[in-house]
Amino acid sequence: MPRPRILVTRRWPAAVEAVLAERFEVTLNRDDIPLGENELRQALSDYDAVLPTVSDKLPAAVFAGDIRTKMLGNFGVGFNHIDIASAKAKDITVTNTPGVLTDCTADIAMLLLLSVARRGGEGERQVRAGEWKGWCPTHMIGTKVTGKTVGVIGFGRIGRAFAQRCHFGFGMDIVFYNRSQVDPAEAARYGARQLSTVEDVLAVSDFVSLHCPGGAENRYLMNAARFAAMKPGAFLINTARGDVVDEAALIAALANGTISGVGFDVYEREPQVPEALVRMENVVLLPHLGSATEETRTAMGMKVVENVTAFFEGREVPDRVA
Ligand code: 8YV
Repeated sequence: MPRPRILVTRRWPAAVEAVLAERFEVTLNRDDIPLGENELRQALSDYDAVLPTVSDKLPAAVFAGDIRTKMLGNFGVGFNHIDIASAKAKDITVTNTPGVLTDCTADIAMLLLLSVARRGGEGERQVRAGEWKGWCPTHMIGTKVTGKTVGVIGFGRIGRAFAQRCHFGFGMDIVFYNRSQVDPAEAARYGARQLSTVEDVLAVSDFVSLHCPGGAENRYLMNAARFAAMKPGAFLINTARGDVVDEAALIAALANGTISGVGFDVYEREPQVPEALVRMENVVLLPHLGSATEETRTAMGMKVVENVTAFFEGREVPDRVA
């Protein structure tokens, strides 16, 4: 029997590429140049499985016409870059990589919260520019983190891991919004309390951190009205997806002083980051590093391997999205 033909759209950790090459007839992207829409459409007609990442846009148009692909093994937990309805219509199985990136993404959210509150990015820029004039009592005064209230939007795996860090590491009170009811005893494990609406969370939180999925359901969840509903002087952290925040409304809210600052890892039109944000000092900007550790990226790749292997061995895939 010929081995399944598999395309890996980007460079992956070497150990994972080696396992894939042992098991499948695999095409690697050694130059790591992202594929365009036409190349992705071609890939779906040439390969039995395609293994995409967040940098591959797979809208409905990519699924038009004759398709050979039976499986999309996404490298990442978020899948709002894939038109799931079209994949289902073409009977394509889609999987993702939950669990293995929970800790590292929660760590990055914590890093952003601390950096924006304590002006870490700004301070580092000052030292590197040789502009630090020496210690003084009023120099670069930030906002205290310990003991404050943090609002978590989306109390899934990553939201919980973030709440755990905030509560047990920094003595923070945790409130959260989640579309479904969370057992209060489970919430209490993280020192957290569920509130009924996003507005209820925004009204009491000194820091708000987004941990909900991207895509149509949560598009622009943070808009002008929601920024206005935040507590004066509050900060927003986004390690979820760029489309959860209306960036134009965000820039206005920062310019007006409606909110005090933001820490972002994800953007509406990655890798483009609005020039207005880049110019602001009370903004910490990371280049989508949530899962970017040696351990996690390898574990993500191995999870894709498990899913593809199960699929081609005729077993149920462990991480089915569609
Ligand atoms: C990934 C992420 O690096 O898993 C996710 O959803 O946002 C990141 O941690 C990226 O999406 C890989 O496709």
